[in-house]
Amino acid sequence: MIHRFSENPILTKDQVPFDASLVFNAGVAKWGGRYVMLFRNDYGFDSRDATFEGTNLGVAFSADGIKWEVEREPCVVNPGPLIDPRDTSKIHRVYDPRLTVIDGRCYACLAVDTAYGICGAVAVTDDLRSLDILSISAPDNRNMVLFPEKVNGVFKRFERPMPIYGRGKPEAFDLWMADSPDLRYWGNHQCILGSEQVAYCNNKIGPGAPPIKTDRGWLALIHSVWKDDEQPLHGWELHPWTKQYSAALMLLDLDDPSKVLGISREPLLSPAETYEIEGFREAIFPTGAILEDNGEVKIYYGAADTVICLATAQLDDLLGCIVAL
Ligand code: BMA
Repeated sequence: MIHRFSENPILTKDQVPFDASLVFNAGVAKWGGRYVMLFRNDYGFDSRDATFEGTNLGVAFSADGIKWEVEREPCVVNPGPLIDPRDTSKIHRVYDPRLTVIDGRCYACLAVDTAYGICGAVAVTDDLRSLDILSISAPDNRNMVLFPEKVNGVFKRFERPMPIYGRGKPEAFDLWMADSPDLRYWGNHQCILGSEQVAYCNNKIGPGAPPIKTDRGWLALIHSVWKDDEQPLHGWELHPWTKQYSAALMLLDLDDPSKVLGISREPLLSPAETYEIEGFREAIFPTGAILEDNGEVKIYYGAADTVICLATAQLDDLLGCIVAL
């Protein structure tokens, strides 16, 4: 029911005209009559100690969502009015973008590493070549994803805080939701899905892609992590990588998306193909979902934290794998 694209990966470092080592975790949207992508690029990889010089965001355009042309320069991120412009050194890097088009404008959610913790940002762009940050959350929180429209008069987003102190064990992280009148000020934070509610997760869950509006509810990709320290996975890191990241689904009430109606009985995609296993870290990290007019859903995901891949499924089939919570 879910088909990996036969020519995966759809984007690798070899297609990038500037220094690139790992090209993965991309926000993808249909905007202005074409497909647009903002992807994470970790560059300057040093194999001696598996470290990187830095991270930037690459920009790519496509007519069909499959073949991509990468822009010559990475995206410029403007810290925006809410951060002291004299002190941008507080932002170490931005990564893992998710794109959502709302009322014809393109917004990006970003993970932002700062000197004071990991934050989530909402940014807006007119051409993807530059992004203006509108708001930044308090740490530690990231993996934010915007809904494509207001629900009951307010903007909504998923969030994934990282409550190391309050949850009793390391990395029992859950899926939260917040709303906003203007995409700048966020409140009404609410935990909507606990990691313990997902049978195939023993570690953490998080939002994947912007939810798709269907007759049955909002259908959203999530990631879910199973950690087994006795079972080291593939990865170039010097210490063993033991977190298996998979893509899964959840279905939310149309009127009140903080109500989770169900989740997929099993993960939708777990690392299995060489390009999902052999790379920096064995992983599948879903970050984009586009519903086509013919009912096909294009699912974009980072594979092995090294390349970008595509899988497709029919919307009805995806809805069919949801079981009530
Ligand atoms: C998450 C994030 C992602 C990454 C994933 C798998 O915690 O850091 O950027 O793709 O781990 O390594």
